[in-house]
Amino acid sequence: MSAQMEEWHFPAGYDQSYLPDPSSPYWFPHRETMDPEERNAAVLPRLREVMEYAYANSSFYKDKWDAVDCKPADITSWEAFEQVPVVTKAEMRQAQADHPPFGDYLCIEPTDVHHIHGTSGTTGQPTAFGIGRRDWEVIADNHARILWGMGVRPGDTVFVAALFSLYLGSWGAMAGAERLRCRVLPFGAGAQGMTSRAVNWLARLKPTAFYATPSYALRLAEVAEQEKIDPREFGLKVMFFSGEPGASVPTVRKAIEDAFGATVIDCGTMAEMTPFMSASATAGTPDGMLLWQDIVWHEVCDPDTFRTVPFGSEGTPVYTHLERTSQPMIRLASNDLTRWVLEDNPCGRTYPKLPDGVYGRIDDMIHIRGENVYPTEVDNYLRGVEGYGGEHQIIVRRTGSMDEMIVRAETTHPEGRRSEFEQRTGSGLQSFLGVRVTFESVDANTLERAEHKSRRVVDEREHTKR
Ligand code: 8LE
Repeated sequence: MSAQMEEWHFPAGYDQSYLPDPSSPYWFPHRETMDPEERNAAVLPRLREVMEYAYANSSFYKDKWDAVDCKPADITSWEAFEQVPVVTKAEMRQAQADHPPFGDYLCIEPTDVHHIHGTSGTTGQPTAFGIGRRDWEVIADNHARILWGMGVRPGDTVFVAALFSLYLGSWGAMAGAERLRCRVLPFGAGAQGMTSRAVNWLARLKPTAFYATPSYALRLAEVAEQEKIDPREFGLKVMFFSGEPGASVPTVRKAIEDAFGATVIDCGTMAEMTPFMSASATAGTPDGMLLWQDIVWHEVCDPDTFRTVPFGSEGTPVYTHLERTSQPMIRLASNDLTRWVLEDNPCGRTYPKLPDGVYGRIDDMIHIRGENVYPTEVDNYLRGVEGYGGEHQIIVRRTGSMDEMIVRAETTHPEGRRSEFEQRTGSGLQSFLGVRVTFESVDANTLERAEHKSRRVVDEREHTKR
């Protein structure tokens, strides 16, 4: 088995000089196209191996599993694996408070940490990510492999337009592109005037590939337009995104495709799960995300029991590292929502797929008068409306005993046509969502644009609770 699974061992380590045959769409042809049952059969003992490693090298996992009498050696079936308790972000924060700075799930010597990243920490204490040198190389290798699958090739110029600091997204994209022998432009984002400079550099350099958050790509298109530059002139071929829903939200995806004339690829799990591109679309299967199950083991689970749901069903992603030796995550609960399927993928890879991407977080879902609304549904609807100005806010408030949802959207229509626009869009949105909505419009370019991940929901009910 392992002879066929190219370079399949734990701890992982890859031949850094390897590049596939230029004519191959696959980096590791066998691993990517093998019978999924056979792949799963190779993954199960690997999961046991990773668990044995974590048990031996971290008091975090040892204590957690001892408490429920879960022994790595007993993980001989999927049934057994699904009963391994999930890891939550709160547990990691606690472990880092008790064992600063990396927590007692680090599993390597603190001196072997090669990169430190972290959560943005806008709420509460940030979590530190400590990634070992060897792991960083393996991450780069995995990301290079996935970028190859997207159609990126050695010598291509890759423009990275996301924050370069604690955020792992940009660094992970860069590491992969470097390993693929691309020319990387780590442009960054977020500083004053940077978007307009990005337009200038893109127009001059004409890169092949581009990485950012979907919100930021749309922002960039707006700024280009203000500067009378057509983003299609950048000549981008592949645009890959992570960080938030968008690249799999149909109207958002189309808006990006139309603006830039490039293939839009969705990818991304969580920073803790780096190589976070292990969920990613490919050149041959550009929609949704494939789950590269030999890099990270992805489960879609019932959010209450954390047992895997059948293909075709909705659930929450739960992730397990197959190759990390530093801070390995074993059944990390994401709190996101998605649906998975197993079907023939046009690219020939035999991985399961998230056909609608990851469409929201459980805690971002708006519960209103007994209905659930995903903020991405509002985005999806508005983006398809003629005269939409490009940005919106969702305000949820309690008036008397009733919850009320107000959607405030920008419009390009002049004053005289506002009331018709408001009426039409308001009633359309209401029937699309199936809940009552108060709809208001404001001038285009008046709501704040995201330089990173957008935050469009203002839940005033939470504010009154505090
Ligand atoms: C829908 C994956 C990365 C490094 O880009 C990232 O954003 O990691 P981070 O900051 O730990 O945030 C992870 C969360 O962002 C996920 O739990 C999910 O809610 C959201 N997210 C990331 N990528 C996507 C996404 N949501 N589609 C995506 N492609």
